[in-house]
Amino acid sequence: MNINAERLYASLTALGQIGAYSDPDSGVSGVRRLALTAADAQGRRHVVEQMKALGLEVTVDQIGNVFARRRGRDDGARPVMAGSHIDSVATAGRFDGCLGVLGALEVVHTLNDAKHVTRRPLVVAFFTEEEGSRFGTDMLGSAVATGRVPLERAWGLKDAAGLSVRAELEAIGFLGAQSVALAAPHAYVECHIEQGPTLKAAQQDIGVVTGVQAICWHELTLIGKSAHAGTTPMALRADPGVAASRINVKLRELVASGRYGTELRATMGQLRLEPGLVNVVPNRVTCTVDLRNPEEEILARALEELLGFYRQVATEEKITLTHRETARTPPVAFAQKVQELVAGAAKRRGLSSRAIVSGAGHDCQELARLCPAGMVFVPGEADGISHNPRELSTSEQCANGVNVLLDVLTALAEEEGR
Ligand code: HGY
Ligand code: MN
Ligand code: MN
Repeated sequence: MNINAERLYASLTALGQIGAYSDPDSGVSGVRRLALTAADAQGRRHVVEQMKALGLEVTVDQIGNVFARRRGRDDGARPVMAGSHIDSVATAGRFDGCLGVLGALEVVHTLNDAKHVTRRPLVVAFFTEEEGSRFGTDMLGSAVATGRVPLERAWGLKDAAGLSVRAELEAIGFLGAQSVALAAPHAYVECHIEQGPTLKAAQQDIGVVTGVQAICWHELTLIGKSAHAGTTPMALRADPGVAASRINVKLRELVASGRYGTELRATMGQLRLEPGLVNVVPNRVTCTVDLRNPEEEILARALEELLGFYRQVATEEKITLTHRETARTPPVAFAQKVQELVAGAAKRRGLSSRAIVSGAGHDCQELARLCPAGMVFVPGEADGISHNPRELSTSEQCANGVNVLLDVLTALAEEEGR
């Protein structure tokens, strides 16, 4: 059995029209579907419509995760689940997350066309706020569904405008009734773009994902003293803008120093100065730090040094600095069994494949606490750029990944037992 490559790619293009914007920097059409916004709601309704058209039974849980179930021959057996997310960062392409959801729906469509009913039920899912871009912590919906984040805490998270997750779920009509306590599926598989240069550079068709690296996010608030830019001598200043810039340079130094190996990745993605005027020394700065490494021990040591630098720079710049840890996930290893199924399916299809650690966080790492879980990566063009409108995987690359997903899901769905 093969999926319909044209139908899959057309569905990615169609979903990519929802929340589309014309990106001035790259000159291409980007996607902006931040979680629980009107655009995300429209995307959700669009995908739910497709789920129903495929005869799936759709349910929504209390954090807005959506599950679409296809009956199995032995409908009481634990289902095999596949999915990802359809929310996006503000400057996205049309593949991140969407390939996993629409790819799983294409698998269902292919099975329906072939009138093939698997032993176990299949469930296609999309999870809420995987990106963490609006409410500040990533994999939110899948973390709640698998018990890492309590529902009440998730509901209470607020965006920059002070709007809460719960209120926004209600506003878009996706505050579901179903309990968030997800019953463990038999297995979970997610197809996703690699979002990096490795597979393309190595000319590999498929990534057999061994796991995800450790992630830590900080949100910092630096308070100094606003003052006149012209009349205030430098020695009298308490400038949080300089402090934040020193922290950003420190991130680069941590990586370049080699003290933490060669895989440490550090980013200051957000930096807001207030009042943000040309002739006023800022009095308040908020910024974020994203620090990642495949090894927990190395990340912990780097964090240790960074926290020490926060204290040092606050003293030297005569400001106050507070920070909140807004995301913290350990490295996660994916199930050997699923990795072997992915590698075996690629081989049988004459596709090249190699093992790869995921640099990005994914819902799969949350599901891995409940059941055997794994991922299928597909390469991307333009160095696999992602979180950028120029994100691009070709129809063939996507079809290869979803054909492997088809094979892995149908194999898992025939496994014996409850
Ligand atoms: O941040 C991440 O790694 C993912 O895109 N949420
Ligand atoms: Mn993603
Ligand atoms: Mn992403």
